[in-house]
Amino acid sequence: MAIEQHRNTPVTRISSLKCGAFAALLTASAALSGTAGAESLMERLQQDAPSNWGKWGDDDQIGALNYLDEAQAQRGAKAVRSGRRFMLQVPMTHGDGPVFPGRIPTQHFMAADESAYSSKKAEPMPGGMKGSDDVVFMFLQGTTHVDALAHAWYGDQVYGGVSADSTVHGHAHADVGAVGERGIVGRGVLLDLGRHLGVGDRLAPDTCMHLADLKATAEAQNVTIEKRDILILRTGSIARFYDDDPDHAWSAFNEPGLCYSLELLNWLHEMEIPAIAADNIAVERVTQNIDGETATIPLHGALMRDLGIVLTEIAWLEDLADDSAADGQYTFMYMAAPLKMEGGTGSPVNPIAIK
Ligand code: UVW
Repeated sequence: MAIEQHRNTPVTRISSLKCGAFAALLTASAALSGTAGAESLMERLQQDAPSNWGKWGDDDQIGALNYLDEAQAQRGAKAVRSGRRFMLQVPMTHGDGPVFPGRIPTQHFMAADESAYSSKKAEPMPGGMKGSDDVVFMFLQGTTHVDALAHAWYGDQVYGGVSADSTVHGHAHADVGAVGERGIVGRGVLLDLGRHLGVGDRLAPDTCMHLADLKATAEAQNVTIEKRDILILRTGSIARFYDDDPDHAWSAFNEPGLCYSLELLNWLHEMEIPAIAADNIAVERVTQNIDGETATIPLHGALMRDLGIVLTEIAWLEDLADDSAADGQYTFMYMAAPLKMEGGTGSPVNPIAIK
């Protein structure tokens, strides 16, 4: 029996949260660029960039995840050797965790616990059983998460050329629920840029990762990036949040990350890369200088909106990276199942790498 879906159920916007991440970015960017109303830098840049709009039909909601068919799941399974598994989510901790400015960390509250019984406010169930309950208030991007393809856009269209009005009251198109229906399963390739190009084993703050860096890292690791591989990029940045690196305090604004270039976009397009995960807040550098102009999260536009490449952010890659450095195996089966959050901009996720 098919489960009825309610994608068009309107979601109320909480106006008191209008200080959310994108509102904060918009305010900062408008102040920097002063180009409100004119054709945006993104519109100019992307005129010659590759696009996957229409490739999988007009109603496509999952973009480059279409590349991850059964054959890719089998290719992922063939990469498994020992069966060792790595869980790639950061811990969900009440009131603490790396989040983008404008968001708040997870708020976790107990609704029932032993205190209700010991204070005689609740009675055990018939037979003597007791139980606990809890609730969470969180930004859907408030931990390791997958972004919906329509989560970020420029101009007045989201992925697939659909009107950006479809984002109002919950995403009516390319929501994260569509990614949850599909799942992300294939061969993952860890590129440990932190270890191969960093200081110690971390990229320095503000480092831009370019296509040449990805290729140099693959070569240093003696691994070949194949078509339709899921790229897992380690910078070492989120680890900085957890160990309070005294040399470089963690900040979303100075994290190392990918930087925009047409060369990178064309390569990702030709390689049919379906998804990218990274251990930083935005996969890319949050603020970038492109041809002398400032752009905030431009790759969100180029990758998600135009190429339909699905991004996973705030991944925990330390254990996987240590293990891969030890045994030289940088490929594995990668599986991630975001929640079927209908209309959602993103979803918490605990991806699994099986080596
Ligand atoms: C940002 O880049 C603001 O992060 P996200 O894609 O999770 O919204």
